[in-house]
Amino acid sequence: MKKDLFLKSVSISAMLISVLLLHFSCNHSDSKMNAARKGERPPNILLITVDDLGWADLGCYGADLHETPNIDAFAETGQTFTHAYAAAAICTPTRAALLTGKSPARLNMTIWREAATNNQLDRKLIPPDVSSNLPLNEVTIAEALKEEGYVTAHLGKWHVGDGEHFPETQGFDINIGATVWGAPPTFFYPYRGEIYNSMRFVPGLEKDASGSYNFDREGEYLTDRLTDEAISIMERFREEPFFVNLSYYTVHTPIEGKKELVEYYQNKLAAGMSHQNAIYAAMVHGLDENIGRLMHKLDELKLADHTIVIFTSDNGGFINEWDGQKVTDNTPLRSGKGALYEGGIRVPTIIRWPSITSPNATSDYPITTQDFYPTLLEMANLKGDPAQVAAFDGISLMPVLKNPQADLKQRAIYWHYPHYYHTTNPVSAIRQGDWKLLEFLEDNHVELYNLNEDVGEKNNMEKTNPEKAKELLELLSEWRGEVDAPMPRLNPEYPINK
Ligand SMILES: [Ca+2]
Repeated sequence: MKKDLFLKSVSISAMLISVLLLHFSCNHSDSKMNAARKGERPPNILLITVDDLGWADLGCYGADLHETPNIDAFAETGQTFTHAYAAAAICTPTRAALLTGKSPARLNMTIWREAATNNQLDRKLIPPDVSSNLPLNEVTIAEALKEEGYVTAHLGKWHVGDGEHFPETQGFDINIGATVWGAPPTFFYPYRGEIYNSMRFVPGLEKDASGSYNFDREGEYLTDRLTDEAISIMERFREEPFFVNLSYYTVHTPIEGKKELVEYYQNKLAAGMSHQNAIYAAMVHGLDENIGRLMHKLDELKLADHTIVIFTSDNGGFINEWDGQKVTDNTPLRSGKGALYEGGIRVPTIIRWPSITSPNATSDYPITTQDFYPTLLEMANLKGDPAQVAAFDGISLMPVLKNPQADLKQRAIYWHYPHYYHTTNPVSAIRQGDWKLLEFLEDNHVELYNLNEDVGEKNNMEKTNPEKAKELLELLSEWRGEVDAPMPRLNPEYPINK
């Protein structure tokens, strides 16, 4: 039959065309992969993590006392996330999630490293012993990028391991200023002294780039110095793809700012402002000046169009006192560092990659720390280590970077903190869509909030919407099982007779 023959030949041709197309697209994608290593340079990455920077601490996020003109200007050139979360409400777990793409509970790293082995025996629950070192068999983002020819540099706070788990063991060619501790003793040169009853220091910063000692740096400020070092690396490796993991110690304790900035904010302070700490304001300002210097340098080196910049924080603002003064305030969010209320986990996050993001873009899509690794892999057109990728808890943010209003599936984001802090008892939480549920592990009571209507988490809807509470509690419980989340146990000695 002619007609059948015709159809058959059409379908064979179609098949041939598809095979050819498939072949072309495979070759095309292969050549793109190869280009990442040979011809076309893969994008540079500047990943800036600020320590303890609160959601409301920046001008572009509504701060009243603090002035951050450089970060505000940077935000105007990229995409600002209004619902960005840290993987945890404290330092170490978030940093581990950033390096691995996995949730802290899956990594068994749920508290800062100094407290990972149980030291809380006087409360109703005994927290689990968890890991204080990021396991060496994790294939970190630095290892994935180094494998593909990136120069990888870590600068500043590390806090995910001892000397045998330092940046050099996790894929970083260069390590400047990492320590086992979560805070420097002081922000002023030579960065040595006592804090939290221990003698601390920040190694390596006594020397200049030339390798010689320089004792004429009196008055030098750590935030400025880390930026100097980052700039020197970007200048030196401007012809190569680089990954600069710039992890500022600021704005964590000790609360110390440069004298002239502290005076400026003391004069600016006014009743009714939500932020009332002039020294902290000076620290935020010092950070801002340095973000300005980095952006200026990227422009000067003509690298801005070719560099992905991610700016984020590792947990919410610290609302407790330092030197008798409250450090910051996360209003309108509830609570702060340590808590799984929004003030403890929602953080400023800005991403700029000029070929993908649009200037002045804003997204309210909820994202979290463990999304950066999968996102960077896709940006750099890399596949990554198959086992690592298969265990990712994060997702690539590329669709939402290309289109901030992208109608993405509502996924759930989970947190787990089976320990105590000034702001919290052991707690787990889930956010899905506008809904957020917290389960407090001492008595298993739950709180349910609709963040769209109630960003301050004041109106617990557990009783008025028990179906939603049940649904989220089931998801949370299933997730804890899936990641084998470390759980606290009842303290048989409680209450303690003192
Ligand atoms: Ca922190």
